[in-house]
Amino acid sequence: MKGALIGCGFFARNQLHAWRDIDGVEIVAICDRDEGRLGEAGDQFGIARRYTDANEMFADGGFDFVDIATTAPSHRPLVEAAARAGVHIICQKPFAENMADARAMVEAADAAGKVLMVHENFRWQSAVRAAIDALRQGVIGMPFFGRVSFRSGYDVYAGQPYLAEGKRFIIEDLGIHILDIARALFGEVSTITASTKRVNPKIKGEDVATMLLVHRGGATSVVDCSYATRREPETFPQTLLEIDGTGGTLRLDADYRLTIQAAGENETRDVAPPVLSWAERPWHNIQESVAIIEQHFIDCLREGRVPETSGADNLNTLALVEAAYLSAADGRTVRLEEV
Ligand code: NAD
Ligand code: 89Y
Repeated sequence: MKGALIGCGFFARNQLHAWRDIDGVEIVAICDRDEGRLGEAGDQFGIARRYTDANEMFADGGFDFVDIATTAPSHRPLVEAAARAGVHIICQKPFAENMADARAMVEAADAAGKVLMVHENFRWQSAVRAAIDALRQGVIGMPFFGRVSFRSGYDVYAGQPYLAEGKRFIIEDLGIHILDIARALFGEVSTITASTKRVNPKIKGEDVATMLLVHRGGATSVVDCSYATRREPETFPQTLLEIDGTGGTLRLDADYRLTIQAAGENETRDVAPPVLSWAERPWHNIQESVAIIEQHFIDCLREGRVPETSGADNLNTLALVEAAYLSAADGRTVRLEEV
């Protein structure tokens, strides 16, 4: 299976490393408007076909899927161009800047009969997946309370300077993953109430968000995110979990320690992710999930399945982001149908 990648920036090298490890897959062309980044990625990964214009790359063709690793403003035109070119698509999060664009992108891929998956990888982190699997197997009964928490003081602005510039920051960039994990654990959401704050005076958007979600299945969850939390141990980029169910409790604590208390048992397991050959701490957790989600995409293409984090599925995660900003701006609880 042949692929092409657009956007050779900060995160794309993880995607390129992971593609190299997947059997039967080759990235045959890359594209970036920035010639320097394009050249670096092409040289590092030995990819000869290089483009500064995505439309030229699509016109030349010769690949089955495209991996869009650019930031959100370019996602809609690139997804639509990919659909016109008749290739399957993976698109990075945040999928789109608004719901109208996201819906149009899902429609474009559907109309072309092509698979569209969002690179929503946090729910694929192996530690998070161990918790999702336990919940789905009913190990702690029906969950009625959850806390999904990401609190850190890690300097993300060094590698991704654009994060300091946007009017929106933590919910759109990071909270989107944590909200998606809450969906994967507790199902769809009926209402959300959010409060946001900017602590770091050097950035434009919010770096703290606290959100209360009422899930249709009956659970209530608190999703809290912060990039202004100075504490030891620094847990970047771990998502911590605290879940109460009718038959027990589950905790995912710092350092990837999963504790399940149920049926009279109290078990703590080390669910730390491996450090892949090309990965480095503390990013290895995210990097492993890139390899897992890319493998999932390829498995789905080969087996004719819809990816778990398809474009259509991701509309519900993006809706949570939009609803959270609306709630924080208006100071009220927002029903998801409103967005
Ligand atoms: P970046 O700015 O470092 O890289 C983006 C690259 O895309 C740049 O080199 C830019 O020149 C190129 N580009 C933009 N528009 C283009 C176009 N129309 N045609 C060709 N090239 C174009 O950004 P990044 O930090 O690598 O982030 C990229 C995306 O990945 C963002 O959406 C970000 O949120 C996401 N991201 C995801 C994760 C994750 O775990 N899923 C982690 C980090 C970043
Ligand atoms: O962009 C973000 C993401 O998706 O994961 C972590 C990150 O790199 C910084 O918040």
